[in-house]
Amino acid sequence: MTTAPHAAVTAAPVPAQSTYQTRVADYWNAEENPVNLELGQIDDLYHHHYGIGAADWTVLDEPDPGLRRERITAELHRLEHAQAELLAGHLGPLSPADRVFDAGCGRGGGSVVAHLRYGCHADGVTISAKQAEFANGQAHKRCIDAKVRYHHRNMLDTGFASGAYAASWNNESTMYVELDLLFAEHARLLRRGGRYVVITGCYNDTYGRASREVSLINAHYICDIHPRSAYFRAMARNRLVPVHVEDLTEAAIPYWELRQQADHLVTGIEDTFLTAYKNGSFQYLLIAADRI
Ligand code: GPP
Ligand code: MG
Repeated sequence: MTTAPHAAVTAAPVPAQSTYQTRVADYWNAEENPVNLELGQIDDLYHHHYGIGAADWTVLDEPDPGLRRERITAELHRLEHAQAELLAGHLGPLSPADRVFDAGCGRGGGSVVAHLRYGCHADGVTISAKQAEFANGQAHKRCIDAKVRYHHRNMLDTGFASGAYAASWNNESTMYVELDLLFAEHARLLRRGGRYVVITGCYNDTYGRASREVSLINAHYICDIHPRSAYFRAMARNRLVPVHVEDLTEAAIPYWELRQQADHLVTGIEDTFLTAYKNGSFQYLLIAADRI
């Protein structure tokens, strides 16, 4: 038998991350919205998610313009913090020896909230080097950096140890990834009986397909909002069994109505969120699931 001489075969380079993921990282590396930084500066809890619950509308009646701005900022932060506490409450019970995984951790607020509540170890992962560096700086400043650490990694492929985590979550970060890949990684990282929690904006299957407003939100954040149904299908395929589902849509509206009035903080997406929630095409959802 004769064999053909080998042609010079060079493997196509495999990029560490897709072009899409690079664009998402670019967005978060450049992001400096006052609505995130000015709220975070209040108590050094930097959140990248929205708020829930009843708003104190008296902040709008404050006659002094500077004080009015400050009171609106503080009220929006209070509502965002309430959302973080709601999520954290579904992670437990946890002990200080437990480890939790924060997938898409942004500037780190969620992991700090979980650590303050349970004393647990936390690993946050973000595709933005700048966010990871900022979050680690905050943990250092709080003297919790021995237990709370942030990593510039891909949440779909963290490299962390299998079964090492008692709980994990995504707080408004699932719309950047394929759910099957994401839930496979959570299922790998969570120990049996571990708890997974997601808070997300999803499109409502009963509306039909993604509405104009959902598409505008996608364009604004460079994301791809999944339908509600996709979460349950992908969880079922990845050993994650829902134990609690909560429609937070109504509870999300006051935050957006107040943010719409905050001239010093608006980003331009406020009307779109309110229309999307009110026309039934978009929902704000919490799902807690057990890793079986
Ligand atoms: C919140 O981040 C928004 C996202 C992570 C992406 C989209 C989320 C959906 C629920 C669709 P942020 O706090 O940085 O946003 P903003 O700058 O608008 O406050
Ligand atoms: Mg924000």
